[in-house]
Amino acid sequence: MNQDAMKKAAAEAALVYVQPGMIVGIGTGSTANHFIDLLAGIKHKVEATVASSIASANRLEAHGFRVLDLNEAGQLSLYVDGADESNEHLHLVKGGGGALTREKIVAGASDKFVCIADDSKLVNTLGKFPLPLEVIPMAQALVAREMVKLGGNPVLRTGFTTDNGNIILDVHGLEITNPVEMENRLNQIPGVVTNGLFAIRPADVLILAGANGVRTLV
Ligand code: ABF
Repeated sequence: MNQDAMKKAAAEAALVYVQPGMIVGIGTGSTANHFIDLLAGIKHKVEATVASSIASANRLEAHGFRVLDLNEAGQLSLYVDGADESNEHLHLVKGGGGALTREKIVAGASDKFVCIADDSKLVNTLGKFPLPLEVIPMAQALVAREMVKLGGNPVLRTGFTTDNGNIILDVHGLEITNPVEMENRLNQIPGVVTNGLFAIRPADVLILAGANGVRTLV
């Protein structure tokens, strides 16, 4: 199985969490795209969806799903999305696709967050994947200085603007031994809209697909 086939296998295993009449929160990225395409096969079960990005909303609409604004949908029963890294506590790094703010909002509004990934994403310590920060443009230099103080090397994601009109700083070189503490700390820096750590609200279920099949961590 190649990596893309593993992503698809993880996405397929998440379909069992979809119950009739649900409004389903949908993430962003290639694994989430597999989930969207597979969800189309059980479209009759899905009342509506909420998307964490414009790209995912477009893909959902192309399949004929109803895509609601989160304010209209209210609390969601289920959110399914990928990740860039996870540790065994289901603390995640997300935001490689740049949709971290909307992803964190949808995760925060969902009763159950099912994360889907190929098993290369499971790590002992978060931080090898550069940690994305969505930043208000005028705070770029301030936030960069603060990240250097924390031992990171912030790099501007060039040619990229988020769905919310902001920039992304990818912070290299962090070894995140306490993800909850780090997430709280980053939340205090003025100008950081969202950091890519999902530890205060981690995933509830992690579906990992590898060469030997699919396993689930809770
Ligand atoms: C989203 O897509 C992100 O939070 C994460 O950055 C990325 C994972 O990408 P992929 O599924 O393409 O590996 O879930």
